Amino acid sequence: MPTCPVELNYAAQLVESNAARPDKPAFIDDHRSLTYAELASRIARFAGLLQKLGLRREERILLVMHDTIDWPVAFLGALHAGVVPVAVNTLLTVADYAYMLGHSRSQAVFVSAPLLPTLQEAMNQGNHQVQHVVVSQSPSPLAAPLLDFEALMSQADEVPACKTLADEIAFWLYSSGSTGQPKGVVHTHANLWYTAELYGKPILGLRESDVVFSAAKLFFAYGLGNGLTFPLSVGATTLLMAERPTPDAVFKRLTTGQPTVFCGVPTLYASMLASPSLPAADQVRLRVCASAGEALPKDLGLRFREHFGCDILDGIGSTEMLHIFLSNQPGDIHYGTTGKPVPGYEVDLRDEHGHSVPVGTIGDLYIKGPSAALMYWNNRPKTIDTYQGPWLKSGDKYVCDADGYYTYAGRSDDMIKVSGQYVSPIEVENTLVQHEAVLEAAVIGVEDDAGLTKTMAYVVLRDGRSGDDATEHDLQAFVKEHLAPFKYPRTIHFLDDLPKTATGKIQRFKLRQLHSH
Ligand code: 3SK
Repeated sequence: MPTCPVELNYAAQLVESNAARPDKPAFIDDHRSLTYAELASRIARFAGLLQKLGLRREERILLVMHDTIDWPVAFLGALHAGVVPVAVNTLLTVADYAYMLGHSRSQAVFVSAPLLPTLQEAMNQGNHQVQHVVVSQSPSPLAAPLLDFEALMSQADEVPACKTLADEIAFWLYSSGSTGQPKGVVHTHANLWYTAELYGKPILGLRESDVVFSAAKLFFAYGLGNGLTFPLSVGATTLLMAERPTPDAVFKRLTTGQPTVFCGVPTLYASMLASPSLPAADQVRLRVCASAGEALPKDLGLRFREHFGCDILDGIGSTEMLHIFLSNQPGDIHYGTTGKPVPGYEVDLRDEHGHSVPVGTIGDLYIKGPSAALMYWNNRPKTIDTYQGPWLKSGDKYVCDADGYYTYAGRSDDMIKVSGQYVSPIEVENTLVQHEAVLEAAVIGVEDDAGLTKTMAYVVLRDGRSGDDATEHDLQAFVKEHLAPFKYPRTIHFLDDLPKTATGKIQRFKLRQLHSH
């Protein structure tokens, strides 16, 4: 196992390790690119900008930014300054951002111009006072007190890196749970270093000549490794894309940017393969692909390989472990399984009493490895439940075969993973029942024909209400209005009542049975 240095500022380390390739492009987005020398200068300048704004070591800033070259500058610039970036999903609601602002007590917010209205509403709703709002890539002049990213950068001085320790808090991400608010996952500089050393280099086999394109955005732990820390750890080039990862948007980058490494999620691979505009193998230059977020159905992996002549390494990671800890590995790919533990990590499958289960028996997945987060910020009960000494409870169920390959067997809780993003059935149900025609609702995850999970809602209407008062489309639109749009149920069925226990708890497993018969 490689050992991380005790003193480590990971941003400074990445800059230093690339000092010999100043003219090589580090990032290319849809409009601009940054060489390694420009990246180094902008990171140090961003740190100067933070100092000028009065940000102090260990204070937090919220990043609500699309994937452009400003994202790595802000993230690494904050690390360079010893300031803690809290990188959040750009698809969330006003209520989500209001919560995150208050919970993280971020002193400043860095926001992409199209996301500013949502963020401003969130700031008005919450009672935490943000000191500065800095807008990235604003197409028009900004009214005070809003600040322009580029204008501030041009006035800032480059400053030396803060001498942080490897175990010092470096950044946060948010992870959602089946109940309650999102949890602030607190990561260190060392965690970034370990994921690059244990997965990016040995498993993805990243090298300097690679051009990497991750459809998973940088605010996801999966995207952060794929599209930022891993390529920089070997001096490769990353293509960034601000827009939504539709098949056409991805094809455009695969054929024009010619990446050698592509990282996606199973739903995207399925829609790419189903698209009439799927490029031919000789139009792309892929060497290896990665998949995570949910289990990759065997057939998808086989069809992708047949078409492109390139394997997809399916793995599982978590926001809490920062990146992938169980994965198929080059030369050892078993489609339909999640492969074997990534060297440097240990996994254990346990029964409800905490005892390891034998081969062939489903158990709860626990992981041990050096990239585990420190805690959930200000959430002692959930921290205690998840971070159990050196082991971390993942919330997934797995089974291991006699040859040591692990296969996904569902979630331990009610969470549903759709296109790599967690959806809490409880949150969607609570939203559906706010519709005036809905009495009760239950949400489950079901597999579509490709073997991918989609959300399905069962709804009981109030007396006197009919499907005309609340059509499937009306209710889907209602959920999209109130929650992040990806959380809407893909199908809705109407029932006279829901199956419940004697104490009135909804029996979602009965709905799952109903669906499968
Ligand atoms: O969803 C996953 O499998 C994953 C992979 C890498 C990093 C983070 C996550 C959640």
